[in-house]
Amino acid sequence: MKPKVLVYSKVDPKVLDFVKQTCEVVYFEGLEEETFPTFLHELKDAHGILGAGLKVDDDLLKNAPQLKVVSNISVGYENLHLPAISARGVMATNTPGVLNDTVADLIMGLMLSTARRLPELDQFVKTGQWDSNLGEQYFGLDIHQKVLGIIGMGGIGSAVAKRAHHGFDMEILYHNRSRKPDAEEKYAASYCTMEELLQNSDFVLLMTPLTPETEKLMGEKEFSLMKKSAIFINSSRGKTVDEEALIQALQTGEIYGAGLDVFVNEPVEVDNPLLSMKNVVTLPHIGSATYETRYKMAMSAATNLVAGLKGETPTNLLNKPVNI
Ligand code: 8YV
Repeated sequence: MKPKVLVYSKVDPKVLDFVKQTCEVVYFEGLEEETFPTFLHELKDAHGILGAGLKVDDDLLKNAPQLKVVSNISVGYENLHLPAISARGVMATNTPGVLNDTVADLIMGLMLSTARRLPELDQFVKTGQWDSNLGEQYFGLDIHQKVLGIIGMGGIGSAVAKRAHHGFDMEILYHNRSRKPDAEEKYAASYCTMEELLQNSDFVLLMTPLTPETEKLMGEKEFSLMKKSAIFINSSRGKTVDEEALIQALQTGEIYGAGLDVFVNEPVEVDNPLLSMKNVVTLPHIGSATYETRYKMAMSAATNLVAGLKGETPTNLLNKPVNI
């Protein structure tokens, strides 16, 4: 009998076909309040789940006594409670690597958009405010030959360092749990403390996973260490930042601007002060959202899932499940 898999995010039909070769698939195309009870019902005899963002903790796992594999279509996996998953002998996987270049491209876009005020100036043109007398009101900041500080030099951080160093002639500083000799050699990246990085960078990129240690990593003290002309970029998770402190730093001119792909609450509330600030560029958490990369992520997750269900070790196994 084929193992039963619940696919709870919208994926390319080719990904579904691949899973269907070895599994019986129940497809949800996204979980809404109305579909969640059916999902829970189907979970009772499911062997695998595939999708993005679902909170998988002991409460959910209680409803899934047959589960063998939880396959996340994302690199971040703060939604997975690994101790609970491992204790039940379930494998958990994510999709590192395949999205690095796409997210790094977006980060360069966010840096340029914020520094050169692209969305604001786009609105000038489209609303007839283009004044032929091009004055300082259109000026922004350069990004080439500036200092970029990267907090979290993982796969995405390194892909940004590559673009910034080779493409924009930027100087790279980084802070990470461990030294990254590869980035030091290829992109002339200099390892430094958080404090040194914040004080000396023109752009500060936060790219750490969300863990108890990184929650609110950027707070009042950290923003106060940044240069007044510096731009803060976040493409990791909203909760790595104390959003109140960020709002204050922007309102008081402690920093020049921010480019944000992520927020504490997503979708962000329309009355969040960040949304009405001219010096802030916002995006709806779309770092990896291209056709090509979302396909690769879903296929990578599907491959992990099928491998686990076959009793193999998935390439991107995150945990050491007990009793298997
Ligand atoms: C998306 C991400 O949130 O991979 C991650 O960790 O943040 C993003 O790629 C996610 O994959 C939604 O599908």
